[in-house]
Amino acid sequence: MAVNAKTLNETEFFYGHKACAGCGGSLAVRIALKVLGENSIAVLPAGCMSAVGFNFPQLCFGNNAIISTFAGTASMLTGVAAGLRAQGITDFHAVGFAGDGGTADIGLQALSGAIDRNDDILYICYDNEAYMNTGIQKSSLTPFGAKTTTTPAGKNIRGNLRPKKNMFEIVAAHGISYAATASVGYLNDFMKKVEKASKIKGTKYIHIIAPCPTGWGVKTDETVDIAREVVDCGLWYLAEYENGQYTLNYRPNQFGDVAAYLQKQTRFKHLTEEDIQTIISSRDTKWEFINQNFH
Ligand SMILES: Cc1ncc(C[n+]2csc(CCOP(=O)(O)OP(=O)(O)O)c2C)c(N)n1
Ligand code: SF4
Ligand SMILES: [Mg+2]
Repeated sequence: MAVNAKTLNETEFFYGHKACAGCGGSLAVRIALKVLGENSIAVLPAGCMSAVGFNFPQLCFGNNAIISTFAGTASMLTGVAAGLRAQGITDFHAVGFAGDGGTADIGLQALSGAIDRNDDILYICYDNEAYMNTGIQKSSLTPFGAKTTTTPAGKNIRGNLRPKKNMFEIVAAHGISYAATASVGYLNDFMKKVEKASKIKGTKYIHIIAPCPTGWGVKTDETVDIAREVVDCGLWYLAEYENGQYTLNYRPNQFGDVAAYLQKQTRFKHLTEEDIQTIISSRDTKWEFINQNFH
């Protein structure tokens, strides 16, 4: 039986951490480790999850966990897996939890190299759409229009001028063994993908949208709702890539209200009607691609 909220391991492996209330990233780490279990070796680069999880003398992981260099999540995963294999240990999951900055910007070459070698690792990117741990700077996964400390909103500039990079499709273009997108708003879907990835040999990549109430400007009890809304209004999609094919896992019957999704968040408060229309048209272009290329 596939893992779900009812069958999930009751043991906590990410517990007592210092994340802000309502942190989507910590929910992603906690749930993934409950699926993978105690034989997981977690690798975390610089970012919120390592900052809140390793507070000497408290280690907030019930499994083995280590901090890597900011750029080196995937290389350290490769090393951990090789080291364990050399000792004859085969029953483990080398799993990385890196933020959007640590993945799509500084960690991209290490990840690309690991996929090229098809190293037997699971890389999970928790995407809160900015460099949160250092005070909300733009990354290449910050969406168009979002206000960050390096993409301010004022008279001349209305937040981030660039679109969000598509890491899922970049990783898929490598011909990776398995890749998926997810959202903390759809946890059963995420759990199934983590479980599936844990049984596949080679490099696995899961990209999960993990709202950050502090950086997005939403209430701490809105994290899961906003993570559902981004999928329901079509600005994010739940999909998999395997054996050279894309599969769409969930198709909203009718898209939710994009303006309502944006206006709930302080980071998008400044957007004009024209900006919102730009976001809607790029969503529609993306879905034309999905409709043509995904099963
Ligand atoms: C080489 C290097 N450059 C910069 C930093 C500073 N730094 C630490 S965490 C961080 C932000 C990480 O952002 P992201 O990967 O998106 O994770 P988040 O904090 O959002 O969880 C930065 C820039 C660092 N630790 N090492
Ligand atoms: S700043 Fe955001 S990502 Fe970092 S711990 Fe707080 S809620 Fe989580
Ligand atoms: Mg981030």
